[in-house]
Amino acid sequence: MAKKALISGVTGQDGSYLAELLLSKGYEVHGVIRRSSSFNTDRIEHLYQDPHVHGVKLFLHYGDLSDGASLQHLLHDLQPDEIYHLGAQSHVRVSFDIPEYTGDITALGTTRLLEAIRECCPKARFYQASSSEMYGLVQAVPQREDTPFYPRSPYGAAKVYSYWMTVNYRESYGLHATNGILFNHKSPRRGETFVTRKVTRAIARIKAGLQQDLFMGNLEAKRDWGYAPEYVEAMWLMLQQEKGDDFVVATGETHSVQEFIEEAFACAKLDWKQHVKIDPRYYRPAEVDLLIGDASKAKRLLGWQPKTTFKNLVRIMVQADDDLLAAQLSGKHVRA
Ligand code: NAP
Ligand code: G4F
Repeated sequence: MAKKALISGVTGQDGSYLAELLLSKGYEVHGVIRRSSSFNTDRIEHLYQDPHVHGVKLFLHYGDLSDGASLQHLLHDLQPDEIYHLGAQSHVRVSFDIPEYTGDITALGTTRLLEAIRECCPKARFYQASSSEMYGLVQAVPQREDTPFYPRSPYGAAKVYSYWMTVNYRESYGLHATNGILFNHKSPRRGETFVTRKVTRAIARIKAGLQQDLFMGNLEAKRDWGYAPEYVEAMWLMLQQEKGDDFVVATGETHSVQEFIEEAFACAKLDWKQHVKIDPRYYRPAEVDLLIGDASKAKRLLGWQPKTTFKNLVRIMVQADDDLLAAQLSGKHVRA
């Protein structure tokens, strides 16, 4: 019988790649989607509309991380083998504007899900989307599984809470519960307001004459950026381990926002200095200056390592936004 997986956050960047991966492995995949007044299933439409592509259907269920009862009902009815908890208010800058909401969804949402698992399907394996943002004001370089956390935003603090709840449910109730501490990862499906996608989308629009300036915040921050489809493979590998554990997933390389901009504009043969302007509104009350991860535990125990180089990743994203805009302008908008 096919294994059954449930994904919270299935409509997001990672959720969509993970759904693809699990379907390709023969899983029956269930996703939680929230009610929205406009379509929020763009990234998974290609999977949902043609259930025969991978032989097994993708099922979508309305639910919300703020609504514990919806999660309880779902788990009670589905009895999934694996649960990938990717749903979150995931934007760091926005978390300063809506800290209470971020805590409700990104922190307490995890407890609601863990409680539902404990109650309805304690044998299910649980993946928590932990984040390198938990390291914040970093206490060691590079950051590893044993590096102390020092979150610098309501989002980071909410993720630290969820991290510890995951460890606690593992230790207190014996759940197979795992934290994947993922460093930044991106792709053509990255949300448009995160820095990398904001830049590559703007480059396509500048080239097409639709925009002249790109307003940015802090260009000095450094991030360890990997390729999202490779990172969802690490999630799956974690849940195939005998026991729950905690793993860093990263490339081990760091680049500043400015380096990303330089590389991306160079790909498009544009001079970034003519287009990029600084707007202090994009600065954060507190910044995470440097992230660089050490994924040697993941390599050793999961056999996972990154494949796509920084330069290639920039090129993939610049090209994808170029193609997307061309399709939009010609009236043939297709998701990457
Ligand atoms: P994303 O694209 O922002 O997706 C977030 C998902 O959560 C979306 O499907 C969103 O639904 C859903 N969601 C938001 N609020 C919800 C609610 N109240 N109830 C149910 N679902 C809700 O994020 P991502 O980049 O794929 O990241 C996936 C997870 O990994 C997140 O938890 C993020 O915090 C974490 N993470 C990401 C990175 C990274 O670099 N990408 C690194 C470390 C950790 P809508 O589509 O309806 O908005
Ligand atoms: O792309 P960002 O918004 O991502 P950030 O804050 O690193 O968070 C992402 O990665 C985390 C993993 O470490 C995830 F947990 C989280 O869910 C999310 O996916 O910003 C990256 C850097 C920051 O230092 C920011 O200050 O880019 C800087 N930046 C400069 N100008 C900007 C901008 N960020 C955004 N979003 N927009 C700007 O105009």
